[in-house]
Amino acid sequence: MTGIIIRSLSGFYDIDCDGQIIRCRARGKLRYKKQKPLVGDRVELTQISETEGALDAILPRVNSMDRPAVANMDQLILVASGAIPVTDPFLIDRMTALAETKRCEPVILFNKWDLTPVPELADLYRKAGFQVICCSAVTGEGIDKVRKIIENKISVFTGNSGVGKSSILNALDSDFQIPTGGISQKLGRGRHTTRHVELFRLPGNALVADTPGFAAFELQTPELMDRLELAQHFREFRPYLDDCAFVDCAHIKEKGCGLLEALEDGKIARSRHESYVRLYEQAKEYRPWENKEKQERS
Ligand SMILES: Nc1nc2c(ncn2[C@@H]2O[C@H](COP(=O)(O)OP(=O)(O)O)[C@@H](O)[C@H]2O)c(=O)[nH]1
Ligand SMILES: [Mg+2]
Ligand SMILES: [Zn+2]
Repeated sequence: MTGIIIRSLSGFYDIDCDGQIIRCRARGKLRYKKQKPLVGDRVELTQISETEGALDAILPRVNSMDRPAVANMDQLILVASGAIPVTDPFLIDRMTALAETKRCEPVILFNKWDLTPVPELADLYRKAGFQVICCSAVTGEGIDKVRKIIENKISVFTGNSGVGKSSILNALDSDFQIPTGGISQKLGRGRHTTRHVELFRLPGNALVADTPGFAAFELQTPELMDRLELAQHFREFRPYLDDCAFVDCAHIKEKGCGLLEALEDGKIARSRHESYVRLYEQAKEYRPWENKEKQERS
């Protein structure tokens, strides 16, 4: 039989098989092959008793991330807020770019719409080609749209602490009782490591994960840090990238740059281009070999 890993705890994996949870250990051959199962993995298992089994094999992954450790993400749901704590659009741009490198669909939720609506920002991201939902976990506005968008998918929620991630999850399902305004007990299980994730099943065959915030995300991914690829991860830039005079155009101040032309014509938002330049500068300082050493030490 097959299922999806929803939780991993010191050597055990809780696998959701159509709603039934089976706790498994991985077969020795997976350890031997150094295949580490991740939350979100679709797996083959053999049931041993009603609640126990053995994890036999990991089915091919669509994508995966190391921090937080999760596989097969369909969507990265970026929760932003126009009210305190106000989300810096640069963070949204960084996370949408990261999602694109993982072939994972970014969805932007502007929460706390009851306090501070930000229609200009919502517009900006819609025009750039993203799905945007304006919502309020308090009044319930827009929550139906969130419920709809997570159906039949694995969605990872992220956003700065205090933007309302846990409140939104609670609003989605009355069975959820995640403490808000502080550190989540249920979702964190007392282990606030940045790598920890857990998937929760919601109506409509939705699987969702809360995460401790943007800070927990790996950002120095080689994909995001490849300067020549970076512009491709800003989806609304793509139509203009073949129009540059130089094949290795950085799209920052080059003559004959198709992207800069589109920027001048108002086809691209200035803030999006500024975020791109900021990420490009960061990518310049990226040293993959140093990063590798760091990972080995930790
Ligand atoms: N007015 C208003 N307050 C909200 C909304 N969403 C969350 N909050 C409040 O913001 C605070 C932080 O919410 P929480 O869900 O814990 O944020 P998290 O850290 O992202 O999980 C809590 O006091 C919530 O009651 C909203 O849409 N409108
Ligand atoms: Mg929370
Ligand atoms: Zn260019």
